[in-house]
Amino acid sequence: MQQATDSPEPGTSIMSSEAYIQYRGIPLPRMAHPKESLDYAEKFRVEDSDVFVVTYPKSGTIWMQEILPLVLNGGDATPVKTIPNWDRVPWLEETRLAVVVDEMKSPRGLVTHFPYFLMPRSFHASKAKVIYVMRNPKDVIVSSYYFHKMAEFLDKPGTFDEFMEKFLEGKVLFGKWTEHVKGWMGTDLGDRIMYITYEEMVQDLPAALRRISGFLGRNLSEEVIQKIAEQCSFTSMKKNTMSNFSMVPKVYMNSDTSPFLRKGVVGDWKKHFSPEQLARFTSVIRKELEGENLTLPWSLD
Ligand code: PPS
Repeated sequence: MQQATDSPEPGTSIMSSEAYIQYRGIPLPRMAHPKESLDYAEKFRVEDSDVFVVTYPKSGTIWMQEILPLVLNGGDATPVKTIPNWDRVPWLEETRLAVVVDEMKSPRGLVTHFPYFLMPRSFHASKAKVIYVMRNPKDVIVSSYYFHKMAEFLDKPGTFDEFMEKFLEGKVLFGKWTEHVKGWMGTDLGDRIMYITYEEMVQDLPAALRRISGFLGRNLSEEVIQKIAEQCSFTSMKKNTMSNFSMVPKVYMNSDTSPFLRKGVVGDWKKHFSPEQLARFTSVIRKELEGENLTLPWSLD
């Protein structure tokens, strides 16, 4: 999420009771999104060849920051071994984009957590492609809970029960999960958008890579697919200093509390939800999706 690399003055705290700003109704972490970066995103000139990976936070963003350059460059691992993820495939809404944009080669890979309605005007007029990565919201909330514990620029999550209420009310970064999914699943982008799940990627990464490379018009050999799968495995990424956020000072992200690449599994929610929490979570999500013409790839129960 966050790519700050300068430490604050000794003795100063970056914690604030106002960790969030409201941007067109969406809570965003203040530190990661100064006004200039949001203005820049709004006016950003999208090119037809751009590829956007869109995620609700904790759904597989940095995984795709590893996958995308490898797929686009025929398996060449140089970018993922030499460029930090936040500069390699920058967030549309964060400050680094303006810094690195001139160095980016076409086709440019970008990530964003923006809901659909916040995408820049030029995106809609372009032919840019989108890969929307979804993750079971029960695992999203667990991942987000630990992220809130370790990310010092966010409000502390409190108990899991307290955090669940905040999550369900959308009082977390980028608002409600249901709104994000509804917006992005209801677009009229046609064949410009591809949907994939985190679970699909965990279950069979080479198969997911074949789908992604097909969507991006890359015909990669089986040997290259296997090489990319190895480079993008949880174990490899955890060791890759360009991808594991170890360069970010602990005053911003405290990996001693919880590492960014935490578990990388499906179903960790089972170790966190009580039966009451499961019932509450499921009923709220179900109610908010009621009447929507969308099929979720996993059961909410
Ligand atoms: S963020 O803050 O929104 O950018 O976070 P995001 O990258 O979307 O999500 C972080 C979770 O993705 C997991 N992850 C992976 N899982 C499996 N394999 C690979 N290679 C991989 N890379 C990242 C990461 O561990 C976080 O999930 P949890 O459940 O917390 O482990």
